[in-house]
Amino acid sequence: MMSPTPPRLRLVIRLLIRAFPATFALALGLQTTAHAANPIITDVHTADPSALVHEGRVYLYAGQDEAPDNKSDYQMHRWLCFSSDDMVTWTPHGSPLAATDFKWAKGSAWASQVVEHKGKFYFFATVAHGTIPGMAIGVAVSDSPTGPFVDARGSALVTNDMTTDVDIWWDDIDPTVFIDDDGQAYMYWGNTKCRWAKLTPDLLNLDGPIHTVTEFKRFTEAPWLHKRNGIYYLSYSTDFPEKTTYATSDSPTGPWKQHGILNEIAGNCNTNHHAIITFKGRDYFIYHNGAIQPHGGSYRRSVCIDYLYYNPDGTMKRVVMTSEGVEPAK
Ligand code: FUB
Repeated sequence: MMSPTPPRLRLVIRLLIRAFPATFALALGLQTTAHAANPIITDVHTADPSALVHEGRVYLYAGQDEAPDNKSDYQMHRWLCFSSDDMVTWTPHGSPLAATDFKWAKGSAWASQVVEHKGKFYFFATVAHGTIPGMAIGVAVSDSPTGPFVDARGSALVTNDMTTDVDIWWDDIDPTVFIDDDGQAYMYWGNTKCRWAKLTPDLLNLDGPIHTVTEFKRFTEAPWLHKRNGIYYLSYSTDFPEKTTYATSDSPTGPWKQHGILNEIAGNCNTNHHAIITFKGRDYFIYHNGAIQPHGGSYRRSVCIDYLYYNPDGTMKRVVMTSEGVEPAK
């Protein structure tokens, strides 16, 4: 039998919960964050969103920004997962994966994307490699969209020494994976140069050479590939501070026709990582900004959601970033 908690300890626990409610709720995986406003999550800092739709729910994945102040560099150790059936009420599922769950990695939970494939969920993630200098891309797998995810390969899928024409340590980052209707999977990623490669049917290996998109002159990072009505859209961050721009093609491998700005510089933040999904008949643009005050900024970011609209010719209208956010999806 458990011995009863002494009254003084109970009081201390109650005071701690009152002082740090979000921390306790997050640790217990209990809290439901309901915000019809942007940013959608205000009790932790969340960055580099990706999202997938599965059985009537949206699963949102984001790296947790933990920098002690906004002068530091990124401090990101793990990813967080939230889900919603209306895009407004978000249920936290805690952390399904940490950077060091990849035993070959030394940390840095940078941008990721989770995709569903043949009943499993594949978590493509940017991390710092432990022995090969620079960032790398790993893939972890789970039977559930909320994890836990485990390293699916035991080694990196992409390492910095595979793309030596860009001489920086952070050019192999930000994977986006798209599986076409014929089952062929493609991964785009990169910083400075936009790369792509086919993936093998199990999604665990590159299937062929690494290509470079040569049409993009001002590619910074954060590509996102999606398809709508037969048109392929490759959106990405351009310049610095970043805006989001996009290109279209009738093939997932290009050639790409460049279009204009899709999203302006996000408030109080020099990056502009985004995801695009369709849910319950509406299109959404999911991104981050540095809006939470007094502590928000480029290293303490927060996920936001606004509507995305297409023109009749398939081009996308510029996103209107709002503080109100979106209405509950019906
Ligand atoms: O969060 C770290 C890096 O910042 C991401 O990998 C980039 O997309 C940018 O948002």
